[in-house]
Amino acid sequence: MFRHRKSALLCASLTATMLATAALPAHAQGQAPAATAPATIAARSAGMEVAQAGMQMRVTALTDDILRVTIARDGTMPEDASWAVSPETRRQQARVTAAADGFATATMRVAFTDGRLVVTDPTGQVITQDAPDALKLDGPAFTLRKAMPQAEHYFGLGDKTGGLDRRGKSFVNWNTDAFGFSSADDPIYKSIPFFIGVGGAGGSYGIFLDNTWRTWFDFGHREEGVLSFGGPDGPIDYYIINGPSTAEVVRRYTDLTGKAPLTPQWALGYQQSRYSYMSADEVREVAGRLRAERVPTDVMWLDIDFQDRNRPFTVNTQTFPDLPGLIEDLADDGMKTITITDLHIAAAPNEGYTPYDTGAAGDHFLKRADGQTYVAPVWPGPSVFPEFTQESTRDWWGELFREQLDWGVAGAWNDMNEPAIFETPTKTMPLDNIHRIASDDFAPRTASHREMHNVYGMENTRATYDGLRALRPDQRAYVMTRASYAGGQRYSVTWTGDNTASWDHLKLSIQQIINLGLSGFSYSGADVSGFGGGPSADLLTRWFEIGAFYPVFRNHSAKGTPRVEPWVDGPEHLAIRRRYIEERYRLMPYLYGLAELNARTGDPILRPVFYDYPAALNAGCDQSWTFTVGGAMLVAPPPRPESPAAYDVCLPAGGWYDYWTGMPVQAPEAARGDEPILSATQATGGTRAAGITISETPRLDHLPIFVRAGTILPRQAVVQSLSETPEGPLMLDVYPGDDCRGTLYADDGQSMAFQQNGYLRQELTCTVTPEGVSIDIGARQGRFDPWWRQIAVTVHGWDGAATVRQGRTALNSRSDAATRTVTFTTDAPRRATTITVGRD
Ligand code: NBV
Repeated sequence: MFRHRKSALLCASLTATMLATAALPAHAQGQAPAATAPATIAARSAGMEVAQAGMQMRVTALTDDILRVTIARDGTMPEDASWAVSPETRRQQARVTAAADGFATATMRVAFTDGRLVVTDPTGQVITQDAPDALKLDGPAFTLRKAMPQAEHYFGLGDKTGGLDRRGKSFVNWNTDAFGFSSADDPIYKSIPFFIGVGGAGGSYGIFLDNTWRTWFDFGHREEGVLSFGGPDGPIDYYIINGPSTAEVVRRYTDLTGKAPLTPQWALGYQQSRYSYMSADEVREVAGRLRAERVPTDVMWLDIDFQDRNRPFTVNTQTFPDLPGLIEDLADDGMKTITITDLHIAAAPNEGYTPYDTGAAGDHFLKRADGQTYVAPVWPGPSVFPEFTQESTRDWWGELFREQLDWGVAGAWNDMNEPAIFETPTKTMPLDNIHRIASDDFAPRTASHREMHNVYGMENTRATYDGLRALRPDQRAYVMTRASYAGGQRYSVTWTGDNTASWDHLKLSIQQIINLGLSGFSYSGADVSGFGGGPSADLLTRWFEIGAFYPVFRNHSAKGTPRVEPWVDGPEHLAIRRRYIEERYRLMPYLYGLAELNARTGDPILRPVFYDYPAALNAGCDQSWTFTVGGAMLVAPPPRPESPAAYDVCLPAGGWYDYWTGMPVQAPEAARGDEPILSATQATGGTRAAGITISETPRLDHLPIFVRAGTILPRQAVVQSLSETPEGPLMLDVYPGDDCRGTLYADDGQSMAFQQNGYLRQELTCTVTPEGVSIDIGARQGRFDPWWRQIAVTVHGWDGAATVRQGRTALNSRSDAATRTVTFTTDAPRRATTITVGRD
């Protein structure tokens, strides 16, 4: 166990004279260091070691842009092990140039100056620096303090509530079953001790504190101008991640903690759930109605009541007499089935309950402090809890899914894994419960629940994910979790837990999903409708509209609440809801391309506007509920969705088109002065110096969406399930403007063949020329043959007649003055080709 020997307050004030020597002073155990104690800085490979008054700090550049900072206590550096960062990643070392006060990488200067760690860019702009009294130790507890510039804003920390920007607020990391949480409650389900500072002089940067204890972050709440974070115990081990763009920080954070694997494509479809559909008949009825009402749907979820007495890995054969048959029938109808499997195993010895029997035989259950197996009440009644921090236990757990997979279950849902425990005010297990660690490169040891609590849910999903992958190695695994830790995106998607049917929660969900995306969890959603309560018809309709752009789009609601399937409020509401679900399916080629991009780079699917348009951060316009899907589509829900009052939408510089009409957005009269994006007489290229602000009047059937000028958006015909082949051609909507681009990506949607060249990628660009527009389609990469044979192109913002040529061939085209488009169809090109659209 991680032990701390001294409890005396140790305040290492790092305001010392710096001495550049190779020697480290003898370690001063437990002594309060003199405020002016000299510091020694010794060069190490890829970094430096600083010693000052008993404080010993090591700074290592893993790459040019990622620093790891570890601080020793009582002369001992923290164990070099992590649940979040793989050994290979931690072992990286960048080439650095030593200096008297520190070192430099290709992109950062790292210095220990006047007792502070200061990280600057090569021009001397501060990326991040310590505040005075940078480190405080109080027994096992520690506090790290950083300067907090006025201009900086803070994002990340997973799905914590409290607004998009973390500035001025304080947060605690403690995975908590937060049923009915409000938009200000903290902590809730997940602990992702990672934030991004945006807007400072040196650009965006991230800090990830790799400590699983009950850590905390304070963004100037306790002390103006000081950003502090710390924990009650555990390693002082954190990473500083350079940008300078926010996107680079997120990409590097996911280099560090892992990328989310490419999702099966069906998981991007609409998903229908309820706590619970109580019988197979009810599932069939709902699925049948979804098809009858022509609501495209890809997944049905089974919540705990499909099980026998809530016991994981069982089935209630009274109500689900033939689960394999049900799954097969749903599959025939183009729907996958996902089942819930909570981690609590019923403590049911001698009842022939295999999970308990094999778990007990293998000694896989957690112990109390007195060494007895820990038994506590959850859904199955008295339950036991697997030792997910042991590899052998994870292997045992993974194997338990064999039967479900044989039945055709498509994915797993791990709930209650904070872990939630009933009948106790703490809502979780005793903190002195004993976990055994036998995993990764940790030294085998025991650890208290205090230490393992925050990582327990993630290791649960790791066991599930690895199990599914091992059992079905040729298929992608799909797991959804409620609790997790940094790096959990490697194993599961997530949702925001038990939200409530309120306008407040609908808005909150956007901010939660944005911050999750910035924290590595690119795939997340909130229960569409709100889990608790019961939405008004208008709220539910709005929720469908916005949910249609969540990375995980699942309708789910609690027992005892009104039903919230798409049809519940009558045909008019259903028509609107269906239209938005259909739109998601139309956009599937774009969405799936974003999923693939995310798997490679870590770029989130749903993003804050400033991710792609940094100036938006200070646009002087409230963008806390505006988001983009992949940067090119900007979705601007009403900030007061319950109110009919008009609101402003700020569109970043560069020009935009209205997604629904396809028309270029014109600046309002007063702000005009720039040219239209593309006109018949003069193609300007569409560069606009500044963004524009337009006014939107909320209408229930309308969610304002805009497309960046300079986008090629791939779309397809609506299908009822992603297992269907879309009819007709692939559609490419070309919105001319600067830096005009798009990507076509396709693969079989579910197997791992994409890793062996079984994919198709084609890069698309367009250029506004004096004659019109020229569209370049790159050669096919990969050897997957996609479903489309033709592509149908629509160029927006076009006035007048057009001549379209592909090489020497003239293509038939149609211009439409009303929609300002020109459209044409061509055979899907395999080789690189250029299509020119010119004026007659
Ligand atoms: O498994 C039942 C529910 C589930 O529907 C919900 O999504 C989870 O967040 N679960 C919590 C347990 C009980 C909730 C009252």
